[in-house]
Amino acid sequence: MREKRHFAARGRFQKYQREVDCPAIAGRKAMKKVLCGILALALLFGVAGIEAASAAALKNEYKLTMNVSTDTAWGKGGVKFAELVKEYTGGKVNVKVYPNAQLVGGDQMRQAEMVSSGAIDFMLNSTINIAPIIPECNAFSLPFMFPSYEAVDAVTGSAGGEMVLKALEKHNMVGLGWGENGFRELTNNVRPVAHPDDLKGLKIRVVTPIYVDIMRALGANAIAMNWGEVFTALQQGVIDGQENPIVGIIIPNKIYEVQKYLTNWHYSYDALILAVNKQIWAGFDPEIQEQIKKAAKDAMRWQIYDVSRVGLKDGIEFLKSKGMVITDPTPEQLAAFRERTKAVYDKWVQNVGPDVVKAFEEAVASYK
Ligand code: X2X
Repeated sequence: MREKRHFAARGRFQKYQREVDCPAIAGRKAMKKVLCGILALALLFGVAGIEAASAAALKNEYKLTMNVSTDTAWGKGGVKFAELVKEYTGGKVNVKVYPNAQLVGGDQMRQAEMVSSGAIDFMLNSTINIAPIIPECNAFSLPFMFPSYEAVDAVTGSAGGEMVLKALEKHNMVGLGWGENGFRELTNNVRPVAHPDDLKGLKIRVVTPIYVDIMRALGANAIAMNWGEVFTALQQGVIDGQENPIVGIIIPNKIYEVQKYLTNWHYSYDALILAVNKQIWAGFDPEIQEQIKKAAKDAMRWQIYDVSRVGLKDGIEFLKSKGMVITDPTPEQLAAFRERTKAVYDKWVQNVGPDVVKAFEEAVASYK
């Protein structure tokens, strides 16, 4: 009886056990299933999450600043770069070009600063505009540094060019390539300028302090002004002249409509640098970096050799047809300009950095 009860009890116990155990077992199994499910989902969303994170790391739009219009030789280079980036990255990276200094309220000098801080992603900018924060860039502006375009190419492909690009890195930017605004030629509305004495008293618009010094050394009144204001200032006679490249700027901006005389003196060369903010650059994976580098190389090569340097001869003829009087200074006249600006050259060597100037001079000498 007892045994029966015992067994009965045992049976109940076992039944109880089964009843207690079963849900537990079932629960563990269910738990396992749930855990497996969660794990699977976690893996699924994890992977998707990583993909989403890397996709999210690519912004919908990368801003590229320029302070000129997209019609200029320079501006066309920026547009080409954006097109090639889109093509080479299969549409993953979208660079949008903002011309005419619109991201910096017309203040062309702020572009480099804003790329350095990350407020703007890319710039295709003149070395002149970058020089106030990176003095090495002024090496290009030293008066009569370059005798020819070939000498320019020798420099940008040399240790000197490399030193300038390296200097960008100290300011949180990565240089992706060289473009070209070109040799800066003088225009004015008062008289032909063939000798320094001809510049005396003319109000000439310039961009930065090194050019103020050069114009003053030549006897002109230098007036610093943003590019966006120059056409109107010329039109209204606030200034008598300005200096900029023929194909790059003078023709596309119709400067011939408001200027009569042009001096083809190649007194200063204006290089462009295509650069990107360092953190933005680091955010691209290596494959995208390679694609962007290739876009930069191809776009800038096209900009220099297929846009900026073609049409120079035709450009002069075009300006003549528009009524401009072109002065080609003789070697003696050029020597006079060089002589008058020598002290400015020497003064600015310290600002640029003597080692950079030396590297530039060596590259130029190797090519002369
Ligand atoms: O301001 C100029 O003259 C220009 C357009 O050439 C530069 O941005 C340096």
